[in-house]
Amino acid sequence: MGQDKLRNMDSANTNLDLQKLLGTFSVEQGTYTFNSIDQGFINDTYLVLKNGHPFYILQRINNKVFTDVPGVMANMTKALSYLTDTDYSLVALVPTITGQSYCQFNNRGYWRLMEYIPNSLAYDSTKNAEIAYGAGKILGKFHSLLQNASSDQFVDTIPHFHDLQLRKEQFQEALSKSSHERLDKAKLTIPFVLETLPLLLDLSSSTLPVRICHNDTKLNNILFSKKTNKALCFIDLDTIMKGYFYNDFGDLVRTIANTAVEDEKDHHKITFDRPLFESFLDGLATFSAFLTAEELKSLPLGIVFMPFIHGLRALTDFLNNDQYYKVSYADQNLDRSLSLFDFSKKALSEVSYIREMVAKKLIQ
Ligand code: GN1
Ligand code: MG
Repeated sequence: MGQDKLRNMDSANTNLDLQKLLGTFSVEQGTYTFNSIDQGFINDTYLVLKNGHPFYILQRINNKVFTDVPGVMANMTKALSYLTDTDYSLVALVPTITGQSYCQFNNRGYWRLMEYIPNSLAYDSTKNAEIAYGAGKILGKFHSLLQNASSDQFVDTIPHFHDLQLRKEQFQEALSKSSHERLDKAKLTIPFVLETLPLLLDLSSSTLPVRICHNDTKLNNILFSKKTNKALCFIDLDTIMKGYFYNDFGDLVRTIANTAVEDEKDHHKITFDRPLFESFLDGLATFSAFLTAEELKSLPLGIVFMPFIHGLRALTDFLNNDQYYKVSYADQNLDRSLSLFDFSKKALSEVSYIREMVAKKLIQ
């Protein structure tokens, strides 16, 4: 994780609490320091250092979003048992002193601890074809390793997470309850939402194979080696549960082919970068044998679908006065929705080209 994402914890009190909290896990004795990582819209994350060196990642699981914390941790533990391969780094969970995968600390929520993977980093975006290739390859590897996981071993921790029909209903409800001020700011997005929904709703109710998916495969949830640039593994395993392959595919493409940040206000910076997309497909092609013909057909629209559903969720949360996502400034959810919709539009205008590339690179 980039140093820019790290902020020193300045309150001695907070340090003391976190020190005590760390003591509930099976860690070596010693004095640790904690740096908050301001990445992610849901959980609170800290890098835990010993003598200035990163040792662990400590996370408070947001149990307003993840109401079934035992289910989240059971899914994560189960998935990790499949994700063992010489070419895939293990995100090892550090158990508590009583052998649990997480703990409840006083009245300060649910926590888990993971080992830090040395010499690794994550990218918010990239212009490097090698990184795009590695991202495609690790996505293929992740799904190859999980392809035989039976879906009834996994809990639906957020039911209908990527179900557009549900997100449409939540949007409609938010529209009917929103303040005039927020509705006024959001109204320009509504025609696009209404005209795009029918095109994409079919994907949600598809007969595609159900797979165990990561469900949050944006680029900065992949760790790369600082030394070799090789993709090591996925992190942020909270949403591992049932899904469709196009969910994971589309979510990664939206952060590979588009190099702008998620809340980018200057939409000229939002592009569909063909060379980066092609490198990504080349990487995926090294591990894509498990994909069915029907799944391959779903991929082009999947690239339009994922930014669209994320944009719709951000817009809904904006209309609901930012109850779900953490926001770092007033209109961030609105800006996120506008930029995600813009990328969705740009991807839609590239659908014929995307179809051609998928056929060329993934269909033998
Ligand atoms: C949320 O907090 P983070 O970044 O891991 C969200 C994802 C979105 C993402 C960014 C449980 O994940 O679906 O892709 O923000 N996770 C949940 O848009 O809602
Ligand atoms: Mg996440």
